Amino acid sequence: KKIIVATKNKGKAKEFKEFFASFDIQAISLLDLPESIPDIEETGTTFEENAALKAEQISERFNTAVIADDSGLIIDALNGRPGLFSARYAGEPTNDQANIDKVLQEMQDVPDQDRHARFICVLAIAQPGEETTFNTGYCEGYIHRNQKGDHGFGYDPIFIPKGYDVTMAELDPDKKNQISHRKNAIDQLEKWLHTL
Ligand code: ITT
Repeated sequence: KKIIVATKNKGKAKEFKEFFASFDIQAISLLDLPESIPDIEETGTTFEENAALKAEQISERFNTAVIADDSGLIIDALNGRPGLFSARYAGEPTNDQANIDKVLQEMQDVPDQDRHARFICVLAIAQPGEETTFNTGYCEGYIHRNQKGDHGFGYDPIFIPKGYDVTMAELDPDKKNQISHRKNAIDQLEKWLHTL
């Protein structure tokens, strides 16, 4: 069994492969396809809209069920930024290190008790002839004062999940996959995955 995951993000693609392997499903990302897929412009104003744009365009192209992930980091002290703009917070093209540097700099004077943040993951499933469906997962935590660890991707080196004293990038990847926003969203797909 196979499913296309409409992502070009290497970190996401790796995690989807790991999650879906446990359902005996092979996750095929856009990076795995022989043809190069043009970038999809994320013009939506919500995570749902952007996830739907990605899932629907790729589903139409291949006439098959497609899952897409729109995700990001929401920081209270920054009024929800980087939010929808998490991937390109420090500019185009995506540069995880530049994004981390920008957040750490903006959070420099924020006291410990005000450093709450959450990761969000919105999954859209598009299928030919059907309404697109959505599932959302969160992971609560705090923004650390410097970066630590080199697992994962994106903002993992500065995010301390609630109840832990290490960053997401210091956790074993299997552990991240037990507590992450992506895991919490994928859990809600369990029934649907069994119908594939
Ligand atoms: P695709 O659209 O091709 O899937 P993208 O990286 O552009 O890739 P998004 O627009 O959804 O995807 O941006 C998500 C960004 O949010 C991502 O680049 C990271 O900076 C951040 N992010 C999402 N999930 C994360 C995670 O598990 N750990 C750390 N950062 C994460």
